[in-house]
Amino acid sequence: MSEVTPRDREWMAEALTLARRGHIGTAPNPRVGCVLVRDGHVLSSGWHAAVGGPHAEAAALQALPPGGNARGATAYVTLEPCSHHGRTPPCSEALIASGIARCVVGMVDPNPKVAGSGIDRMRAAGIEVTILDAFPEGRWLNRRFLSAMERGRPWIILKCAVSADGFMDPPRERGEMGSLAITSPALRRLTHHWRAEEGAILVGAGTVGTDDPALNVREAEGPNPLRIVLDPEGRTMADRQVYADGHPTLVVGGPQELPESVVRLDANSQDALPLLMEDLMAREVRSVLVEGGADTLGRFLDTGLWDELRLCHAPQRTGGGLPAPSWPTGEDALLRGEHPFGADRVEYQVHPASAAWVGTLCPPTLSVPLP
Ligand code: AOF
Ligand code: ZN
Repeated sequence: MSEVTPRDREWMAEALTLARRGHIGTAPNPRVGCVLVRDGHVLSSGWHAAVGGPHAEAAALQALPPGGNARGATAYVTLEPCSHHGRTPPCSEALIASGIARCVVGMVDPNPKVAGSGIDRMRAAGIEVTILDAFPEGRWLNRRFLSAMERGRPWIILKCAVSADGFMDPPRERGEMGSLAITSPALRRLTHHWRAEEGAILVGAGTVGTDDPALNVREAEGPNPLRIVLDPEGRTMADRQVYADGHPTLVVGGPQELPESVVRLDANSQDALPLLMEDLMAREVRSVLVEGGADTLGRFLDTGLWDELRLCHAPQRTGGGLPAPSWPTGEDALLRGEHPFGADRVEYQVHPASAAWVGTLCPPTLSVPLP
C-alpha cells in the first residue's frame, strides 16, 4: 500500500470540488469527481453530472485533449471506480485501458455491485491503488447515497419554520385553508431549493388538511421530489392537490379512493415509518425532506429517525397557533450552525449519531443557491 502524500490530498480536494458540480440531477447516483495528473500537471478532469450520463472517470478520459493520452498518469477519484455494467460501462476497465499508473481513491464504493471489486481489478492489472484513510468531506457530500448503501435507509432532513414565540403556524379562523407563511419570500426560495435537492418530500395528514400544499418546486430550479403523505389513520380527503393534480404521490394509508397517479402503501401507525423506509429504498429514493406539521415532525423526532434539522426562525411573533415541536438542545446537538437569511435565520444541526456515522467533526454548511 502506498502512502497518501499531502500533494495527493490537494489533488483529491480538487476532485471533490468537481464532484460538487454534479449537484442536482445525479441522484440516485453519488456525486463523483476525477482529476488526471501527470508530472504535476492536470491532463484533464471530469465529474458525474447526471444519472445515466458518463461517470466522473469516463468524463475525465473523454476530456483529454485531442491526440492526448493518460499513460503513466495518476487518477484522483473521490469514489472507487466502478466495476459493473450499469447504465454506463465500468470505469475501472476504462482506467486500465487508458494506461494510468496509479489511482488514488477517496473511499471504497459501498454499493454491493462494486464494494472493492473496482480496486481489485485495477490492482490485478498492475495499477498502484491508494485509498484515503479518512475522507469526511467526501462522505458528507454523498451522505444521501451512503446512507442508503450503508444504513439501508434514506438521509432524513426535518424542516420547520418557527415564529419568535415558538409557533409553526399562525392562529387560523375556523376552516381557514392554505399555507400561511411565517418566514420571508427569500427564505421560501431557499426552501424550494432544498426541495429540489432531495429525492422526496413528506408531510402528514394535518398539513394536507389545512394547507392543501402542492409540494413541488416552484421558486427554484430543479426537479420535483416524490411527494409523500404520511396518513396511516386515513384522515385526508381525496380532493386535495397532492392526490388530485395528476402528479405522482406516495401515500402511506390515505383515503379510500385514489387516482392512478397515487401509489398507496398500506401500513398502520406502528409500522408506517419502517415500511416507508423499505419502500423508498426499493424506489432508490436517497433522501427525504420532512416539512411537517408538528405531529409528523414529532413522530420522526421521537423515534430518532432523522439526520438533519433545519429550523427557519422568523423574527415576528404569531401570538398563538400551532406550537412547534421541541428540538434537541445541548449535548445532543453538538453539530450545529446558523445562517442568517434576510430578516430570518436558519439554525441547523446534525444528529450526533449521524455525524459520527458520516465521520465529520465540524459543523456542516447549509446548501444555499448561488445568487
Ligand atoms: C464511478 N464513477 O462517477 C459514479 C459511480 O447506473 P450507473 O451505471 O450510473 O451506476 C451507478 C453506480 O455506480 C452507483 O450506484 C455507484 O455505485 C457508482 N457510481 N461510480 O466509478 C462515478 N457516479
Ligand atoms: Zn463508474
